[in-house]
Amino acid sequence: MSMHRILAALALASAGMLAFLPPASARDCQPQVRDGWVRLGPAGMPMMAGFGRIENSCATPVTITGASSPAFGSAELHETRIVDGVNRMRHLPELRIAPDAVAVLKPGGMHLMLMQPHAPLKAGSRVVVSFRLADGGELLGEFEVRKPDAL
Ligand SMILES: [Cu+2]
Repeated sequence: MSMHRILAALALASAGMLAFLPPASARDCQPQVRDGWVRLGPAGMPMMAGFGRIENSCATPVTITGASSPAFGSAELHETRIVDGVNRMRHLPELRIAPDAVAVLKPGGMHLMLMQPHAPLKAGSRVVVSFRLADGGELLGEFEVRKPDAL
Protein backbone atom coordinates (compact mmCIF):
# COMPACT_ATOMS: atom_id res chain seq x y z
CA MET A 1 0.00 0.00 0.00
CA SER A 2 1.40 3.41 -0.91
CA MET A 3 1.77 6.14 1.69
CA HIS A 4 -0.92 8.06 -0.12
CA ARG A 5 -3.41 5.24 0.23
CA ILE A 6 -2.59 4.78 3.93
CA LEU A 7 -3.20 8.48 4.59
CA ALA A 8 -6.46 8.30 2.68
CA ALA A 9 -7.50 5.26 4.71
CA LEU A 10 -6.64 7.04 7.98
CA ALA A 11 -8.64 10.09 6.93
CA LEU A 12 -11.65 7.93 6.19
CA ALA A 13 -11.26 6.11 9.51
CA SER A 14 -11.18 9.35 11.51
CA ALA A 15 -14.15 10.75 9.62
CA GLY A 16 -16.03 7.60 10.49
CA MET A 17 -15.05 7.92 14.14
CA LEU A 18 -16.35 11.48 14.26
CA ALA A 19 -19.74 10.24 13.27
CA PHE A 20 -19.74 7.88 16.23
CA LEU A 21 -18.50 10.30 18.90
CA PRO A 22 -20.74 10.34 21.98
CA PRO A 23 -23.18 13.25 22.18
CA ALA A 24 -21.80 16.53 23.53
CA SER A 25 -24.07 16.40 26.56
CA ALA A 26 -25.86 13.58 28.30
CA ARG A 27 -29.12 15.41 27.71
CA ASP A 28 -28.86 15.51 23.94
CA CYS A 29 -31.84 13.21 24.08
CA GLN A 30 -34.73 15.20 25.51
CA PRO A 31 -38.07 13.78 26.56
CA GLN A 32 -40.94 15.50 24.75
CA VAL A 33 -44.06 17.17 26.08
CA ARG A 34 -46.93 16.52 23.67
CA ASP A 35 -50.63 17.35 23.36
CA GLY A 36 -50.43 19.79 26.27
CA TRP A 37 -53.58 21.65 27.22
CA VAL A 38 -54.93 23.61 30.13
CA ARG A 39 -58.54 23.58 31.21
CA LEU A 40 -59.93 26.95 32.19
CA GLY A 41 -61.71 26.88 35.54
CA PRO A 42 -64.95 28.66 36.32
CA ALA A 43 -64.50 32.43 36.03
CA GLY A 44 -62.48 33.83 38.90
CA MET A 45 -60.95 30.50 39.95
CA PRO A 46 -57.33 31.18 40.83
CA MET A 47 -56.17 27.75 39.65
CA MET A 48 -56.52 25.46 36.67
CA ALA A 49 -55.33 22.01 35.63
CA GLY A 50 -52.94 21.10 32.82
CA PHE A 51 -52.85 17.81 30.94
CA GLY A 52 -50.77 16.13 28.25
CA ARG A 53 -48.15 13.48 27.66
CA ILE A 54 -44.50 13.47 28.64
CA GLU A 55 -42.74 10.96 26.42
CA ASN A 56 -39.30 9.69 27.34
CA SER A 57 -37.92 8.08 24.21
CA CYS A 58 -34.37 8.30 25.58
CA ALA A 59 -32.25 5.41 26.81
CA THR A 60 -32.07 6.75 30.36
CA PRO A 61 -34.82 7.44 32.89
CA VAL A 62 -35.77 11.03 33.56
CA THR A 63 -37.03 12.45 36.86
CA ILE A 64 -39.15 15.57 37.01
CA THR A 65 -38.83 17.38 40.32
CA GLY A 66 -41.00 20.43 39.75
CA ALA A 67 -42.65 22.82 37.35
CA SER A 68 -43.01 26.52 36.74
CA SER A 69 -44.62 28.79 34.17
CA PRO A 70 -44.10 32.42 33.28
CA ALA A 71 -47.91 32.76 33.11
CA PHE A 72 -48.50 31.58 36.70
CA GLY A 73 -47.28 32.42 40.17
CA SER A 74 -46.93 28.75 40.98
CA ALA A 75 -47.12 25.33 39.28
CA GLU A 76 -47.06 21.85 40.79
CA LEU A 77 -47.44 18.28 39.65
CA HIS A 78 -50.45 16.66 41.33
CA GLU A 79 -52.00 13.26 41.36
CA THR A 80 -55.63 12.45 42.02
CA ARG A 81 -56.47 9.50 44.18
CA ILE A 82 -59.67 8.15 45.56
CA VAL A 83 -59.28 7.92 49.33
CA ASP A 84 -62.26 6.51 51.27
CA GLY A 85 -64.46 7.13 48.24
CA VAL A 86 -63.43 10.77 48.00
CA ASN A 87 -61.42 12.29 45.16
CA ARG A 88 -58.35 13.87 46.66
CA MET A 89 -55.31 15.34 45.04
CA ARG A 90 -51.86 15.62 46.43
CA HIS A 91 -48.62 17.24 45.42
CA LEU A 92 -46.34 14.83 43.56
CA PRO A 93 -42.78 15.77 44.56
CA GLU A 94 -41.16 13.56 41.93
CA LEU A 95 -42.19 11.93 38.70
CA ARG A 96 -39.83 9.33 37.27
CA ILE A 97 -40.32 8.26 33.67
CA ALA A 98 -38.52 5.08 32.61
CA PRO A 99 -36.83 4.78 29.20
CA ASP A 100 -39.44 4.40 26.44
CA ALA A 101 -42.24 5.21 28.88
CA VAL A 102 -44.87 7.92 28.79
CA ALA A 103 -46.33 9.83 31.72
CA VAL A 104 -49.93 10.71 30.94
CA LEU A 105 -51.48 13.71 32.64
CA LYS A 106 -55.25 13.49 32.29
CA PRO A 107 -58.44 14.59 34.01
CA GLY A 108 -59.00 12.46 37.11
CA GLY A 109 -55.34 11.41 37.24
CA MET A 110 -51.98 13.05 37.27
CA HIS A 111 -52.11 16.72 36.31
CA LEU A 112 -50.35 20.01 36.47
CA MET A 113 -51.83 22.41 38.99
CA LEU A 114 -51.36 25.92 37.72
CA MET A 115 -52.04 28.58 40.33
CA GLN A 116 -52.18 32.36 40.50
CA PRO A 117 -52.38 33.29 36.82
CA HIS A 118 -50.67 36.61 36.20
CA ALA A 119 -53.41 37.63 33.76
CA PRO A 120 -56.78 36.17 32.75
CA LEU A 121 -56.32 33.45 30.13
CA LYS A 122 -58.44 33.02 27.04
CA ALA A 123 -59.38 29.81 25.28
CA GLY A 124 -57.13 29.30 22.25
CA SER A 125 -54.09 31.01 23.76
CA ARG A 126 -50.98 29.10 24.78
CA VAL A 127 -48.88 28.96 27.91
CA VAL A 128 -45.41 27.56 28.37
CA VAL A 129 -44.57 25.27 31.26
CA SER A 130 -41.05 24.38 32.27
CA PHE A 131 -40.46 21.08 34.03
CA ARG A 132 -37.43 20.95 36.32
CA LEU A 133 -35.32 17.79 35.96
CA ALA A 134 -33.35 16.08 38.70
CA ASP A 135 -30.14 16.33 36.65
CA GLY A 136 -30.42 20.13 36.54
CA GLY A 137 -31.96 20.34 33.08
CA GLU A 138 -35.38 21.56 32.13
CA LEU A 139 -38.09 20.45 29.77
CA LEU A 140 -40.31 22.96 28.02
CA GLY A 141 -43.87 22.24 26.99
CA GLU A 142 -46.55 24.29 25.29
CA PHE A 143 -50.10 24.05 26.61
CA GLU A 144 -53.18 25.19 24.75
CA VAL A 145 -55.84 26.89 26.84
CA ARG A 146 -59.27 25.27 26.42
CA LYS A 147 -62.76 26.03 27.67
CA PRO A 148 -63.95 24.67 31.05
CA ASP A 149 -66.06 21.96 29.36
CA ALA A 150 -63.10 20.49 27.39
CA LEU A 151 -62.44 16.79 28.07
CU1 LIG B 1 -54.33 19.46 41.61
